Amino acid sequence: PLVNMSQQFNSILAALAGAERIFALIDEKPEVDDGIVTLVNVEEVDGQLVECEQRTNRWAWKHPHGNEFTLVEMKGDVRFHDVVFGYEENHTVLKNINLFAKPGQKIAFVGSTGAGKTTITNLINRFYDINKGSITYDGIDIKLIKKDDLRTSLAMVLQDTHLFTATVMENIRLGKRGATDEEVRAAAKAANCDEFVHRLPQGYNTPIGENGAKLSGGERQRISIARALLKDAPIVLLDEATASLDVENETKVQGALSRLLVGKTVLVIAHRMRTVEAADKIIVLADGRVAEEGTPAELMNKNGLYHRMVDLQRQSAGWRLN
Ligand code: DCP
Ligand code: MG
Repeated sequence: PLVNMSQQFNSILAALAGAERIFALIDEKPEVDDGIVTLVNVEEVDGQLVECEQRTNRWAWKHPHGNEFTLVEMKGDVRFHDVVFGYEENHTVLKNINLFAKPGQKIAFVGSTGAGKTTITNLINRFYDINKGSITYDGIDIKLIKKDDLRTSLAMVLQDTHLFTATVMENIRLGKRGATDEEVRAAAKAANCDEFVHRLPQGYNTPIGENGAKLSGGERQRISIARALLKDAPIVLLDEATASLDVENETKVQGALSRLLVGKTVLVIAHRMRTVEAADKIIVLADGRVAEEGTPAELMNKNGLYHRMVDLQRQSAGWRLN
């Protein structure tokens, strides 16, 4: 009986550890969402925007004021006004950030690791709330926008791709609820997923393990790119979107990405200078502040941080080739 009991003891400890995690999850506070502004499809009737049911690919923010509401066409204008933010109370990561992206502009963020680039994207999609200042989207404070609707308006390829325990098809379809199988396949093809998906035992219906455990980093990233392509939203956030891809795959995917980006407001974070050089504006972050800002040519002339980064990359590229 003693041996028996000691064996039971093991399972009891394991169960206790499990229970602790379950209770922690139950205790987790639900995300508060007090947004009132929603995103609706609109069409133009006699020069006036009118809300409509079907997808028109023209969107507006519906802002209620009492019983009335106004429709503000979604253009994709993002602004940070004196934004201060820290993940923990006594450690500020972003210090008085001011920046803007006009509709259709391509803004690139560069800076050493830990400078706060990913943090900026985390704030735009409201994974975290800022401590001071404000972020506006087409002139509306994003705190007023319903989180679901805010995120609908953003297509993102994030540094850490998150995949769900579901099939490949379902994971890509997350980009656009109600997309047909054909649409999903087209997006997958454009993101260069088609080939590896066909090698999976059940093709698009293959369940991928928890957080895509059965896929490689580059495959996960391509699924996340397919998702963003399918979504086709007016603002696109790319955080090292092609960093896990080899040169061949990157070149192929880049074509699809650049088609996606036409006419969109794009915030791109990249280490490779080739991506950055094509931007309308570069923002160099250092230690949570905007250290330099300007067109690629302006920053090259300035002979500052950006210039040094470009030089270093050229040197290391040369070093690798030799
Ligand atoms: N940080 C934190 N808690 C988190 C995420 C980040 O305390 N959940 C800290 C770590 C860094 C700072 O915030 O000191 C900025 O982190 P970012 O992820 O924004 O840094 P980058 O994206 O610029 O770095 P990388 O180039 O490595 O992706
Ligand atoms: Mg990052």
